[in-house]
Amino acid sequence: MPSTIPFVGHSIQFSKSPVEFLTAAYFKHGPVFSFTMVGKTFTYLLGSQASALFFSSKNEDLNAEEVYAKLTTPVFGKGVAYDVPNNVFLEQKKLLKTGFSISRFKHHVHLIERELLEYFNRWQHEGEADLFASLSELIILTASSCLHGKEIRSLLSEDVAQLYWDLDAGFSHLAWVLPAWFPLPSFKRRDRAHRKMKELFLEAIRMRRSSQTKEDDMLQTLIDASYKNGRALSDDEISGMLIGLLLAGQHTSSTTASWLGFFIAKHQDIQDALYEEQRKVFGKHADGEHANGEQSHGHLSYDGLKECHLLDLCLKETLRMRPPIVTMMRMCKTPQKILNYVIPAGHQICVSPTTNHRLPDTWHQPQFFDPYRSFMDKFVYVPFGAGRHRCIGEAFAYVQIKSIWSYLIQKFHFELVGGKFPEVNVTTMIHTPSDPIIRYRRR
Ligand code: HEM
Ligand code: LAN
Repeated sequence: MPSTIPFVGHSIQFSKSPVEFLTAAYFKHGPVFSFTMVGKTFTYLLGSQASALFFSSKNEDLNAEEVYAKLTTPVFGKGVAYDVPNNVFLEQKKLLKTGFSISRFKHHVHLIERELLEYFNRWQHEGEADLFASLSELIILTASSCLHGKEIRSLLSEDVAQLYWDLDAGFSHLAWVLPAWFPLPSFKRRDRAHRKMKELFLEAIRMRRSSQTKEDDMLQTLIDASYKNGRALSDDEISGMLIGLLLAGQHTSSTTASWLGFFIAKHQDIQDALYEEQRKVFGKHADGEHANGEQSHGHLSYDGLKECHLLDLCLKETLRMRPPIVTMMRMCKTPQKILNYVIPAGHQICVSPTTNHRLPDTWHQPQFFDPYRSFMDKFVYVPFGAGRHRCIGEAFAYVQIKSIWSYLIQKFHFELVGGKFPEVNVTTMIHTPSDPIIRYRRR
């Protein structure tokens, strides 16, 4: 694509409205096109056929760590994720996957419910609340309860939440363009937060290692795990993975849960149907035992969540319209033939879930929230990616977000403030709702 501005290239148009920019380019230039931004060449692969190359390629050809490590290693630390060869990270993902079992999820639902009861107690009878801020706070607590275990959850004071925000701010646009050592205040805060967080986690790991009893949680899975060659995970690797787990589940889930809330508030007919579904599913489960003998501790249960089909469809449709990861990237290492193009080594190759999820030639009326729509072509619905880099957190995210919204739908009725649906804030790396205030009233 030609640009009149040297070096800056298409940065300005892209940063103003990336999805509109990419969609327009798709119609003008087809499913494969390149442009430059701050001296780098980006090649986008859009639509089912072109995206297939991205998702089925080998890491040696389209490399993830070369583009991501700069951002992630200062946050997670060394020895995990994009700091290690991809086959090692794949083993780490496998270990994490074994930690996400159905029996764990059953327990998670009760942990999440406990956090929900405590957290939303502070809401009034009716009022307005910053939904995104509330769900962000809540999800740190639920994710930590479920993924870190009780020792670390009990450390989550306001100081620690601040450390978390400082670390999280490491995922910034500046971190893409500046070297990790650059003396920027936000980088210094990130590095300090990393050191402090790591200290806390190392202490919790040491305590757990020396404890007589074995817990049934992710921390225990990681402590007991070993690589294929028999080597156990080091404390540094475990603490890196614990940071990774928290960050992976935080932004993605808090934005998704917020957007879902705004869609529910906008579509009152859907909200009514969701309320009915909750009454039907959890009404019968409210006390006593479930059909399969699982004891019900409160209102929510994993088996009940499975039966909330409409809620499931609404979450799926929210992830179509507002997937948290707007763009995934790889460094092109070897020339790639695709359709009638050859992409040279050195380009950054990208797929945009957000753009794929809205292509007008692929979806029927993509701009409308329709939980009943059908999902057809391969690789055009990719909120969790696909292939070797695919997300392992999908099932956990569904459990977490469905628990939260089951509870909220049962207890509250929601409306948009002044009928206004939040705009998308595209200046954040994960597209957040701007002015995310919602009206609530207890049922
Ligand atoms: C990878 C989305 C929650 C852990 C990914 C990728 C996407 C994604 C799109 C692929 C990135 C790429 O190919 O470049 C999401 C969404 C979530 C979510 C939409 C929630 C709504 C979680 C949670 C965890 C998690 C809760 C862990 C507890 C991971 C891991 C990877 C990954 C380990 C692997 C990255 C790789 O192999 O390169 N996620 N994620 N995610 N996610 Fe998630
Ligand atoms: C992220 C978060 C940021 C995100 C964007 C920069 C927004 C996106 O444009 C590209 C993909 C990226 C970098 C991304 C990839 C996968 C990450 C790094 C995460 C979802 C955050 C956490 C996840 C990571 C692989 C989880 C690591 C887990 C361990 C156990 C170490």
